[in-house]
Amino acid sequence: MDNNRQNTTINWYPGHMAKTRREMKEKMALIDIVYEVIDARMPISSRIIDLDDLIHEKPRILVVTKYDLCDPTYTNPILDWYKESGMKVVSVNLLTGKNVAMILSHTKEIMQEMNEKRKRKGMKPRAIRALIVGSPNVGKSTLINRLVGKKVTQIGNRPGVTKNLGWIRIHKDIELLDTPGILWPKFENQRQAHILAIFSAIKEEILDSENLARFILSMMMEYYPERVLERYHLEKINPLDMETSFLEIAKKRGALGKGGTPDIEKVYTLVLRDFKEGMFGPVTLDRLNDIPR
Ligand SMILES: Nc1nc2c(ncn2[C@@H]2O[C@H](COP(=O)(O)OP(=O)(O)OP(=O)(O)O)[C@@H](O)[C@H]2O)c(=O)[nH]1
Ligand SMILES: [Mg+2]
Repeated sequence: MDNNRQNTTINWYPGHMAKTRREMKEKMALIDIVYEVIDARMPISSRIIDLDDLIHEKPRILVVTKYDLCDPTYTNPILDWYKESGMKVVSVNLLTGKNVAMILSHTKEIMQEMNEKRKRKGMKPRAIRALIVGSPNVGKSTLINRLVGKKVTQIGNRPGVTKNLGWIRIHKDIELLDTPGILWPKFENQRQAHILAIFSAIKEEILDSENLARFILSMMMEYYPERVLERYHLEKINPLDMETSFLEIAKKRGALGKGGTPDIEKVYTLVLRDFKEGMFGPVTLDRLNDIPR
């Protein structure tokens, strides 16, 4: 990895994440099914690395949000790989609600199995209890609002919107535990940390805008070079001299300070905002061979 990419280390593990993990573990015995929510633009990087340790062998549905924003050419092979390895995978667009009903039908199948087992043991059928879990900002609360069909929980395009665990009845037979986004105490993989950061899964206040802007340009030059060159009307970007490119972008986009000189801080913010607002078109920043195996 070239050193334009990750010259600062990102770690974000505030106290509420440790608390969420603890509370999740305590509640795990009550849970029948887990909705693992990931972002289609980072179908590998947005997964919680040690989720298996947290949820053990509970039945799971991998819910892939923001499918409308991803590049299916690269997201689909990764999702196919998950399916081939035995996971139930449902891709959704939570702005339209596309495919959300499939989550309910998979859940009901699992509920039926659960209640048949209970019946054999002479127990009454009961509502199924689901846990929703995922990195910050992947769309967990939006998914819940979609499942319920109205706004029952707060959402926002930044990490840390949901603060506490809370039970919500999403269907007459399904209770769901909404949880705040979690990460883990230390990123072993800084590429993953940076991808999470540029998709707003890490609190902006702790991040360095120059570092993120450089990361975005270098990732875009690797995966979608024509889009970034076109957006900023550049002929090339020299990965060893990004400074020059940022200055050119500043001039072309009017990111200027006093006296009309390029304001480099403004350019970093502009590139980051362009990226977050999807101005480069649908993107996916993970590739099939990034899957750890
Ligand atoms: N385009 C698009 N945007 C989505 C989709 N799902 C969620 N979003 C947006 O993503 C942002 C984050 O959604 P939330 O539901 O608050 O995310 P969360 O996972 O609950 O976040 P925390 O509570 O902070 O962990 C919001 O701005 C949503 O509108 C989707 O499928 N497509
Ligand atoms: Mg939330």
